[in-house]
Amino acid sequence: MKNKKVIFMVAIVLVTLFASTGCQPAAPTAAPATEAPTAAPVKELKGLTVGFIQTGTEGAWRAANTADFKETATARGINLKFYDAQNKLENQISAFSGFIADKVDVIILSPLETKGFDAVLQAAKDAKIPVVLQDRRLDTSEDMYAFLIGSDMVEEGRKAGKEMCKLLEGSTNKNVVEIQGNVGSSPQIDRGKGFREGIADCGITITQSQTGNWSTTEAKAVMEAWLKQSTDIQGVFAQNDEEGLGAIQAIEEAGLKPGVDIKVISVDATKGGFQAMIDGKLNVVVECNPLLANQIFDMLDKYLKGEQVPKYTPSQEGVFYPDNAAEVLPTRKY
Ligand code: GYE
Repeated sequence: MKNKKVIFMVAIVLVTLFASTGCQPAAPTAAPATEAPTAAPVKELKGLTVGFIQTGTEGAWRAANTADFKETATARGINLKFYDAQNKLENQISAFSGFIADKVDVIILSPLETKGFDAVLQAAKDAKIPVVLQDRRLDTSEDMYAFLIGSDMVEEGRKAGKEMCKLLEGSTNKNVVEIQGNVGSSPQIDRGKGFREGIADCGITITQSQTGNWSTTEAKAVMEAWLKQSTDIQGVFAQNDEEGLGAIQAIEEAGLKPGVDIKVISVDATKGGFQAMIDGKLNVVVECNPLLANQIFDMLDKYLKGEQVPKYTPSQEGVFYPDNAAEVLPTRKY
């Protein structure tokens, strides 16, 4: 009888202790091994509110990238709050702060430049809002964003460089001019780096390099000025198709044949690039895939459920040539 009393008193003390400190008695033993514990997802994609910060509307690649995210978000029940920064870094920074204030679930960013986001990235981290990079990279520590999916733009530059070496093989002079994208962006930095690696052993000299800001008009003006200085130019490396088309226009207006007198290579593989190859004015197009939305949302789903995801996943892309451009063009989505 005495033992039962002691046990009862001890039980009273234990219950009182757990109740007062909020600690609960140890949970019952885990479910039998055969039933995998069903971790409740932190957030489901469907109904998620995503703050999407786009660079702007600078060309066909960007238009396809934007359309892909808007269409895919609608199809997957994601509430996409879309912001067009009109190619101004300060607009991207302010939109970032706005989305944090709105308490969106996730922020997706295509950064105009590789630097300048540290403060807003820290604010997002403090607010526990995951940041996803699409398309372009940032110079920041990996713990400041969830993951990046985008092209390996150094490799795109390498591909362009190696193709230019082939085009100018046997040419007496090998002077090439480079029309770059917006200065400070990862495509401008990385494609330039890769192109220089690609041409390193084939005797090509880069005689001019200047930004065309992804624009046909600006690239045409740059190329016109160079041709006025000298027509001893054997090749043009344009960092996107719009710039390649601008260079082509300038070459033609100088009385020369683009693709013949001056070889032209560009990056993106938009329909405009394919048409220029069909017209015999563009020699090679290096593909850069803008259709990233499903890949990003699939990885975001895993990330939000606590699964391990790679910090960087490169897009899959190739190189295209005039010989089958007419056959491939109808299959292109952008
Ligand atoms: O090449 C260009 C766009 O970030 C890869 O941005 C993208 C680049 C693309 O303006 O057309």
